[in-house]
Amino acid sequence: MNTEFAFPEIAAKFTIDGEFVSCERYGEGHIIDTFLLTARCGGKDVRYILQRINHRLFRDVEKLMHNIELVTAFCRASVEKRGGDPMRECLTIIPAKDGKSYYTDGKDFFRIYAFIEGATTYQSVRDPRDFYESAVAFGNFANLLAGFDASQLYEVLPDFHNTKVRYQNFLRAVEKDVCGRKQKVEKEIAWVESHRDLCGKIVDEIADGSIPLRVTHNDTKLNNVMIDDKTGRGISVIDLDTVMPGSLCYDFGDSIRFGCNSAAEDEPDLSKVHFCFDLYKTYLSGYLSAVGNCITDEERRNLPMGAVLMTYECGMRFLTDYLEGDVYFRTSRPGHNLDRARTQFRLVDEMLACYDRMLAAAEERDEL
Ligand code: ADP
Ligand code: GN1
Ligand code: MG
Repeated sequence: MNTEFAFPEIAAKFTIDGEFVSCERYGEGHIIDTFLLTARCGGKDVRYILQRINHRLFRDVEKLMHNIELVTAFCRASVEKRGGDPMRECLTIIPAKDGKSYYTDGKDFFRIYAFIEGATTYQSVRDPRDFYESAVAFGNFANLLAGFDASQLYEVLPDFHNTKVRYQNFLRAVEKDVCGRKQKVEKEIAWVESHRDLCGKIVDEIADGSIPLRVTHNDTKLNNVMIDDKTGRGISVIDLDTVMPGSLCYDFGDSIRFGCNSAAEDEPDLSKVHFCFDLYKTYLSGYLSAVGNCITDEERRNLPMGAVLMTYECGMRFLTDYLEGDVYFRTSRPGHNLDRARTQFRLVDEMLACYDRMLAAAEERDEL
């Protein structure tokens, strides 16, 4: 039994069915602590996802959960309308006994979701069909959220994908060099600086109105889609903490960053890290088939740039965290964030080398 937290007492604060059985660490997220909670009800085990919200990052948990309550209610209504199963096709918040969507013991903040049974999340693309299905799921999600009133949501992490702001944070980390690590990564620092022209690419177009600001997911990794074990279909988009104003190009791009890598995000052996163009095309075709005509021509033209930018930005964030002493992303070995940063930079190089082909595929109307 995991004894990091007083799980039986925490579980008792929520309206879960049955008696507490166990609670174990679960999943591979970098920020939130996720646990598999099991309760026994009527002789049967019932599973839940219990999460400790990272309060250091999500300063205002009330606002974070307000966003998630609204988005899950909106998704639920749409699933019910089309006759789907809301318990599997959207996240279901299990409320605390006081009616709130979270519980705090004064120090930590917790929430519970119903466990989506009979479906799996993947850390890498085992089969292009899963990746295609994740593209359809995220495309549908974008299409659905096109009908959601953005003004209802709080921007819980301001400037989350503002690459210009991320670059300034990076420069500050280099300058401060609080851990004395700068010397070891001069090559990587120079690489980031030499690509700084990328930073304004989509931010500037959002600012001048040529790319619309929408309600987006902002963390569209493959492991944030539940794939049905029987049908292979992407049944639900999870991990809604970062649903905020953003760009469709970012959401598309972050999926490509994570899924079109031939190796793991933290692979230390760079000779294994390659950008898979075929998987890019697979994702593109699934995404465009589902997103419908809410996507504008300008957004479509910028889908490949979204991929380059999200990968550049993510690598820069990993390197920033390495310089700052690994305070943001969870690490499990020395140099972990540096390994992650290097894979991202390698992917950017390879994406830029085939950028014309990426663009041609995005603009192609018939052949996908
Ligand atoms: P993180 O922000 O740490 O990635 P997630 O909300 O994505 O947190 O949860 C981590 C993992 O837990 C997911 O990749 C998925 O495998 C699992 N998970 C999360 N929510 C559910 C759920 N409702 N049902 C089943 N599994 C879930
Ligand atoms: C974090 O928690 P997780 O693993 O879903 C991060 C994303 C990064 C990602 C890199 C809130 O996501 O922005 O792209 O790691 N989430 C936050 O894998 O910072
Ligand atoms: Mg996740």
